Amino acid sequence: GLRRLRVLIDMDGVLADFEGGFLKKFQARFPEMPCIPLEDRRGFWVSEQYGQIEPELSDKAISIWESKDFFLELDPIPGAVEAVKQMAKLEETDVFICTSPIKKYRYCPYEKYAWVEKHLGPEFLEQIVLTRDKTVVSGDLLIDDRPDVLGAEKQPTWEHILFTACHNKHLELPSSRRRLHSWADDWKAILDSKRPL
Ligand code: DGP
Repeated sequence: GLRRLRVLIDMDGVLADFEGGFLKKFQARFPEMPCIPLEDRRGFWVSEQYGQIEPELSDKAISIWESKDFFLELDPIPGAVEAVKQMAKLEETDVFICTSPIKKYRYCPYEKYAWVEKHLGPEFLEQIVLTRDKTVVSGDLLIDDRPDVLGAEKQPTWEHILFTACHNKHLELPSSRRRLHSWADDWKAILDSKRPL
């Protein structure tokens, strides 16, 4: 084919375990405070749900991911590293890691690069797209755990595949929308469904 398939893969919640890393560090730093077990997470924004328990918990939550080494020390999501390496080796396939850094930029952008180098290898540093607006990035697929990926472009080129996460697993999607339930799910079939015949 003339056209290579371009897959955009989100980082937090899809490759790196933001939710698990957050909960572990929140409990370690604020052992006397209530927390939200992953089974009870609802909604994309962690700080909003914590703020609903007690207003002061919102800023405490934010302080966790604004700390040095938070993003660097996130564990990979099970199967993610192997899947992305395999995907990048497929014929006619380009893989980009498309991730929105937090606005507190002291550590996060650097640590995202360092995480990719550590877990995927230095060759993947060529594949990173840091953007706060994923709709302006073109691709055939965007695999992302955020239910609403919106931005300046009202008609993004990609189909959003919702990657299942603790905060979105109870959401009912319109029948037109597809999920990848985990990296053990059939991601190759989703890619093949977008390939030119
Ligand atoms: P992305 O997964 O690429 O859409 O990036 C979203 C980032 O926001 C990711 O690092 C997780 C982080 N995040 C999760 N909950 C909150 C929150 O309540 N407030 C802020 N500022 N960031 C959050």
